[in-house]
Amino acid sequence: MRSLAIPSALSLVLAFGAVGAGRGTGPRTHAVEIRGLAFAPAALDIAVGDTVVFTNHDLVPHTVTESDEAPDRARERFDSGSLSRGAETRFIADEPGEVTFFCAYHPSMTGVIRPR
Ligand SMILES: [Cu+2]
Repeated sequence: MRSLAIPSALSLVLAFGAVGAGRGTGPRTHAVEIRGLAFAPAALDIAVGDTVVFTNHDLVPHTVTESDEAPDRARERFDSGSLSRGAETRFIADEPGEVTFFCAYHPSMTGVIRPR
């Protein structure tokens, strides 16, 4: 009977992984890497409720700063503040639309998140 324990545990892991990877099964987490003075990917289509994790891989600090105040939104303008190397920030998409952002230190660094 002991030999059955390992396949059972493995199938549980596989089932959990399948649920997590499926579409329409709940909020997902997306990664945006900051590397070489750029956001990658620079454009990202996600679902409302999803989380985007930005991680700075550069030696120099960066920010993830929303481009406008968006007065029609309930939430405040998103601004990570300074992110040193290895630091990350999380953006949770609470409504559909288009969120454009840039780096306050390097304004040529831009990106967009499109929650649907
Ligand atoms: Cu920067």
